[in-house]
Amino acid sequence: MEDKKPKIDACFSPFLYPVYKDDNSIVVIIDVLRATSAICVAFEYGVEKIIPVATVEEAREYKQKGFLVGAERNGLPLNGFDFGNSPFNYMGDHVKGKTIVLTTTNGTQAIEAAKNAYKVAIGSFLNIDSLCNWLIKENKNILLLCSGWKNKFNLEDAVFAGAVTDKISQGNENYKLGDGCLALKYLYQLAKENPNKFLSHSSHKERLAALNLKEDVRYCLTPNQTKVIPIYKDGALVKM
Ligand code: 3SL
Repeated sequence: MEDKKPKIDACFSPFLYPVYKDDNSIVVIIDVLRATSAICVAFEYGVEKIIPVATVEEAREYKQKGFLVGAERNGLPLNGFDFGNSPFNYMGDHVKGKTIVLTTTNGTQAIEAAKNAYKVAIGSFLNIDSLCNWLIKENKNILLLCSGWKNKFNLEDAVFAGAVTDKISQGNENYKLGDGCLALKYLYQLAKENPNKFLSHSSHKERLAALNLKEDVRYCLTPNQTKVIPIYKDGALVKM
């Protein structure tokens, strides 16, 4: 007999997305350090739309047309654009009511990979509770898509995917957990006491610390700074 329970699973890299995708899943894009955190902050501060693009060339074309553009590669903001990828770049009235174009090393690549999914939402520690409450209400299959680093697994996105799995499945027998998200749920149980410490030797945390971005890391790991849930609709991210 067919199992009618909705499923949750986690995909460790955009490279593996074609293996995991199905037509009925809500895909949660995860790049907690830092793209999906910066996106949540921008919507909290009233941005109207974010157009994610995969390449710097596309971003440049938008810039030439007069758009505000955020562009990051390898953790650094690119010259000639308005913002980088730090959540602090998007805090303030300067983003209110604006359309911003964004390209990042990994996060916008994951959005590009999943953009034709049934629904695409943006997840970060900053919006974790409202995201999980919404996902539970939707009662659909969930695929947690970790952006990783250049198609490789990374620890911080994995820990966040585990946190979402943990919250959604806690005391709730309604979901069938795939092995990917089950593994990450166990990982999160090791990390939850002190995620910052747990991640202290992770490659991306070290990379950002070398760029003097420890404050970004600390902020991005702080739960529930906003209730916004950005979703992808007609080629852009908008507030749900
Ligand atoms: O790749 C991304 O989307 C990033 O968030 C990378 S970084 O945090 O700016 O290094």
